[in-house]
Amino acid sequence: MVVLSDEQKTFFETQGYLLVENAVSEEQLAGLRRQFADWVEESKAHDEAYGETIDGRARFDLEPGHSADKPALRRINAPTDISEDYYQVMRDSKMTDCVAELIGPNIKYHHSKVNSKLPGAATVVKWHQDFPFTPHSNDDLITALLMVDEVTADNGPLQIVPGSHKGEIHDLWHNGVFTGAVDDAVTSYCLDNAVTCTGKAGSLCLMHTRLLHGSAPNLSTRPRTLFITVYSAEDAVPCSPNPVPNRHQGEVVRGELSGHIRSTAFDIPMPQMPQAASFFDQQAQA
Ligand SMILES: O=C(O)CCC(=O)C(=O)O
Repeated sequence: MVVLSDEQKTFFETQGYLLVENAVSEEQLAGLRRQFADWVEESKAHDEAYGETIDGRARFDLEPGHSADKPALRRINAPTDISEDYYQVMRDSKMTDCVAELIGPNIKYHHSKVNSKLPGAATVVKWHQDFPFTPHSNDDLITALLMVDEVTADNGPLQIVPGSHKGEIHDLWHNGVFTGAVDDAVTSYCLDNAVTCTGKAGSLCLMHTRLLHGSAPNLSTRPRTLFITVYSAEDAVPCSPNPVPNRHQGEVVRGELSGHIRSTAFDIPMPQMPQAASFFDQQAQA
């Protein structure tokens, strides 16, 4: 089934992102929401990061100040490993179809996470590009950000810089320190050119891996939950360990395993990535 028009595909190619409404069925969305509510409930019994991913790191990450009264669950690593609802949406939904039409036909799963900003959460994601965190032999990678809640201008929406996927890969090291974020000059350029990605629950932002993006704190009384999934073309081979190791990485979710490796990325100057506990740790330590 064709899900994207030629105009939408051209928009993605030139702008590096695309917003799509109703990217999952009502039933799938209800499943994601129900599961997330259960996880928030469970987090109330904890006061530090807990659970375990396949490499032994914490699965559930809590924001400083988290409590049973004011839960601040901010990250779930590899939710597809522990939830059939999340696995099925990653594996077989309109979201998967959209990705296949943009960088397919053969598509592989790389990793996923849930980024949550509960009301009043201070979490900020500084401006960066995703490719340096997941370098591959070519850059046919898409980060699919599915809005599990409605995303508005004031609940910590994703912001992107249209067309920035055609530019350089920016350094994330500054004064000898890995910050996980671009420098002040690039940040200021991003703020001047930012587009805010809002939408009702079930909407999807598809983002090219080189697109500059970030997001602000949640200043509202409503939660902002994103299910974030990274897919690659099947012929893109990872050049570094998976930042969120998981049980299903490398699974072909659309098309077939061709066995080909397509290499176009080796001439892209790529800042070296240290392996740290989590993306938030990397940005926070800087
Ligand atoms: O949660 C967000 O708003 C954006 C997340 C993001 O950019 C990332 O995790 O790379």
